[in-house]
Order: sequence, then C-alpha cells, then structure tokens
Amino acid sequence: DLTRDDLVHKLRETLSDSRFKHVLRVEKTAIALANKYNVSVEKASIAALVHDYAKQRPDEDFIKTIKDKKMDQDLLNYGNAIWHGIVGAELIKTELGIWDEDILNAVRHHTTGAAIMTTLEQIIYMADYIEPGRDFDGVEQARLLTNQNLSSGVVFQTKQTLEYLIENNRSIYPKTIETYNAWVAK
Ligand code: DGI
Ligand code: FE
Ligand code: FE
Ligand code: FE
Repeated sequence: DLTRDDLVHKLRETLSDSRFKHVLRVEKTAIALANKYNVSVEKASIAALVHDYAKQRPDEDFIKTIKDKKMDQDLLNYGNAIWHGIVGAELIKTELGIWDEDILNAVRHHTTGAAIMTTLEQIIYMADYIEPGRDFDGVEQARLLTNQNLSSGVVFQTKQTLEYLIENNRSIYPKTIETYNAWVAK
C-alpha cells in the first residue's frame, strides 16, 4: 500500500502547484471535520488527498475510461468538471491502488454531491468548498454552518452551486439535481 508520504510525493509531481496546495488545504479541513464528526481520520486524509487526482488529465483519458469501463454514456455530454471525480475514481483504483469504496465514493461525489451521502462523503464535499483558500461570497457562512451541523453545510452548498450553474447558463448534471431534490427541496 502507498503511505501518505508516497501519495503526497506522487500528487506533488502530478498536480500543478496551486492544485497541490488546494489538496493539502482540503486534507487539513477534512481531518478537522473527521475529528469533529467521528469518522476515520485516515480515510478522510486519503480521500481529500486524491479527490482532485484526475483534475488535470486530458479529456481523451476520461472519454476512453467512460467507454472502456462502460460507464453511463450520458457522461460524454459533460466535461472535466463532472469527469474528474466520477471518472477520476476509476483512475485512482488502477493508478494509485486505492480500492476502498468509502474513499472512492467520496471522490465520486465531491463535485455533484449525491442524494444519499455517508458522513465521509459529506466531509469531502464540504472540505473542498470551505478550505481556507476559498474566498467566494458566502464562504464564511458555509464554514459556520458546516462547523455547527454538517448536513446544513451540505444543504447550503447544494443550493449555492445550483444557483451558480443556472446564473452562468451551465448544463446541470442529473446527479446535481438529485442532490438538490434530496437535500434542499421541500
Ligand atoms: O475541483 P474543484 O475546483 O476543487 O471543485 P469541484 O470539483 O467541487 O467543482 C468543479 C466545478 O464543477 C465547479 O466550478 C462547479 C462545477 N459543477 C458542479 N456541479 C456541476 C458543475 N458543472 C456543471 N456543468 N454541471 C454540474 O452539475
Ligand atoms: Fe474537484
Ligand atoms: Fe466542490
Ligand atoms: Fe477540489
């Protein structure tokens, strides 16, 4: 198995400097949330470290994986923003040797969320959003909510993200709608 150190070295050479630093801040945030919400700190650390592993891969790598692994072909209608988590998880298995489904699901769902998320999945979803390098309008409220009650952080991010996507005329991946319906809609 790769140790955390091996993983960090591998990520340092795979990711851009700014992406690598983001990943370390997400790890730090995720570990604090794991302690607070009683989930495995080790899983939170690994999931955070690898969550954007595939972010800088060329589109062809994702398209090939979607076809080879017979993943949902609707994925082909989207792009890197959707692929790097869901399809990236497949690359993490074979390239990093990480097969833990709790960790892989946290990576798969870190961008879109999911209707049902484990505490670990919620932690990675939120840590990516509130890590100390983020500075969008509302991030302070997101941090406050997440530290008071994890699921209220999830509700906040889910609503904000959908608003942002609509405001910018971006296509909405169906999973993003499922997350909205499950967490926000009444
Ligand atoms: O990889 P990061 O930049 O750290 O963050 P991320 O993986 O959470 O988000 C990447 C981008 O994905 C972000 O700009 C918002 C966007 N996104 C989230 N849901 C959807 C989406 N983009 C589209 N087109 N459709 C979605 O449903
Ligand atoms: Fe990401
Ligand atoms: Fe995110
Ligand atoms: Fe990220």
